[in-house]
Amino acid sequence: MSAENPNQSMTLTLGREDIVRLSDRIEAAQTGAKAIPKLTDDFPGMTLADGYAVQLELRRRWLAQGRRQAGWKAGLTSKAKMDQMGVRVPSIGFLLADMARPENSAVRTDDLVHPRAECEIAFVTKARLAGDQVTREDVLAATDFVLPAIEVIDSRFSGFKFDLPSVVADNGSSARYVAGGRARYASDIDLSTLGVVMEKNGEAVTMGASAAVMGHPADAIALMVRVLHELGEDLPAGSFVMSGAITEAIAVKPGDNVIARYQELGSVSVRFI
Ligand code: 0L1
Ligand code: MG
Repeated sequence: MSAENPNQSMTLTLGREDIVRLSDRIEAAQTGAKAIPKLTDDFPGMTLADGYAVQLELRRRWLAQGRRQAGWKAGLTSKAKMDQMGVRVPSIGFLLADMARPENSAVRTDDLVHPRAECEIAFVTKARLAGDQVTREDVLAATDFVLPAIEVIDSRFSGFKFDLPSVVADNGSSARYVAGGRARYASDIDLSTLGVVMEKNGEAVTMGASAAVMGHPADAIALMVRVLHELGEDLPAGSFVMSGAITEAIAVKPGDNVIARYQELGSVSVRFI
């Protein structure tokens, strides 16, 4: 992570009281599905480390309430989103088991602010990954299988307008995720060249190839593990991990049907009500 941009610094500047206050704001926005201004409007000096401190405080609260963590997600992994935010390393967010929705199920939108759907490749791990030297090969060796997924992101910030510390505090816009299709061993397919087409209501609305995710989705996971290392965390065996969007995120509303058709991995669908 670059320290040239002060907002990307891994130096904590906020005190405990402000972290709690900002976590309250994000928690209220997430649970009430209410858009709020980005956090840096009030805390312009907020750093990336501050954003993660808020995210981890949120995670602590949810887990204390008995919710279970399923894994992590890498976000901002496409070149376009990285250029837009001026970053070279993915942002990460945690995934709770109760954010998952079954394949082809109806996802409610009344408890979301302004949901968008994007196509991702998910990894399920069979060995722990940790440290700041993790490589693509390490990730592939620790992968049990991969499968296609749709992530439903939902920035809690008005107009989807945010900066890096704010979006990290908002858990990388995590909201829901749907995995399905055909699980495959990573060694059986070329993960860097998988095409995907996303259809909404029967029309192709966006498409891409998995190389859009930092050249290879496993590279995004490797970088994610290095971010976890900086946060004093690791990636346990049995984690469900989403590697980042292959396509742009498409706005969805009640009545929309979305299907993502992947080469080699089958398709995943979801309906919005
Ligand atoms: O999963 C993602 O790439 C989303 C990261 C957060 C930015 C956004 O909400 O677009
Ligand atoms: Mg995503």
